[in-house]
Amino acid sequence: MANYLVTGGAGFIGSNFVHQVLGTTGHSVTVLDALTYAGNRASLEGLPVDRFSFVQGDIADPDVVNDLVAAADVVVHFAAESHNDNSLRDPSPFIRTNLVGTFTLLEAARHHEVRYHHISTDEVYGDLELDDPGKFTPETAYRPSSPYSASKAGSDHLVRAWVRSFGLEATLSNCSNNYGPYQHVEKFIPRQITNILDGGRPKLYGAGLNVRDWIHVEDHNSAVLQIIEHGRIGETYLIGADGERNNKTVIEAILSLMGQEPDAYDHVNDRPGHDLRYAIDASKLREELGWTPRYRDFESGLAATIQWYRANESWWRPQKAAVEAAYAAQGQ
Ligand code: NAD
Ligand code: TDX
Repeated sequence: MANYLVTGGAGFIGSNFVHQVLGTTGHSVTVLDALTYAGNRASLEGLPVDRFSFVQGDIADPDVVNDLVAAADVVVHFAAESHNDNSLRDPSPFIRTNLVGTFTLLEAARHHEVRYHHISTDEVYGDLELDDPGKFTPETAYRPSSPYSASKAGSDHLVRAWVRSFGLEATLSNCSNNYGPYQHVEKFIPRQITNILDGGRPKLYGAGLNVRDWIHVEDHNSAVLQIIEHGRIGETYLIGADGERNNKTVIEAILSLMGQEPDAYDHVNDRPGHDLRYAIDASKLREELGWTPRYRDFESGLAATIQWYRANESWWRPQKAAVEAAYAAQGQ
């Protein structure tokens, strides 16, 4: 049984990964997380104490990282500054965490010869036109648009350089937009659900024709586990579940599922540089590793997510007012 070091394990996707690893395998997990505004210890409740430990620390701090990586069999790197809108307000933490933090982990993994898996995003490929029949593949050229996606693109390049130059045993995955429980209320779907629960209205950027390729967080993580266990070293796997929808359609679906009129939302200022469309071709992952998603019906996954936010107000309430105040300052 292996010892996994999971960075960013108190965040949305990382915490789901920790629950999945401990629930479906006999591996042990150590989480390294700085508990920034996005990290929440409450997302890691109910885990087996004999196989789980938590360290609060910064991935850009070599002293913290070195000892933890030396004790691990696998590093799974989720930690990041993850929100595009924040990167437009202040890019600096994105450079430190996403670039310097990744560099610090790579150096430790190189020195201690530890297997490394890198979590990244489809946003590194920029965007597609709405009428483009194509999707992103592992061969698509990098063309990031925002400080967030540029910092993730840079971190991907570092990983590939460490594989080629130093023989690091690494794999990479680039996933599309995740949804599900425990997602921070700054993100699109939880923001709209909690606005409605608060008696307010959803907020759509611009005309809302931008398309995102939605995947349930459980499906993202089942793919990550497959790649760690069976993926080829040095390879990049794209993770997606053919879930393309435009933002307007998603807001209308949330409103209907919550018993509201489907047009009861506000148009607000668009995001500067707003990517038009993301779409993932996951055929390499499906054909080479035999992965398939479990959540095939977006509307029922969305209904379950709405139910989770209804039932877990104590988890999201402390963040809501500050998030809305920051959006209001941008006319969003
Ligand atoms: P999140 O913002 O919910 O969580 C990020 C976690 O990283 C938090 O717990 C935070 O405390 C921690 N963290 C931040 N800076 C740190 C630092 N310097 N040191 C240690 N910990 C730090 O993010 P998420 O949505 O769960 O995303 C996780 C990863 O998945 C990111 O790498 C992101 O780029 C990638 N990704 C996200 C999506 C998505 O739809 N959310 C899609 C594809 C890829
Ligand atoms: O209130 C809103 N209204 C709105 O119309 C918000 C918060 C967002 N939007 C739009 C912008 C995007 O087109 O919804 C779409 C989704 O927005 P986000 O949830 O901010 O996600 P996105 O920018 O697409 O990035 C996400 O997917 C890729 C994650 O946040 C990233 O971490 C991941 O890399």
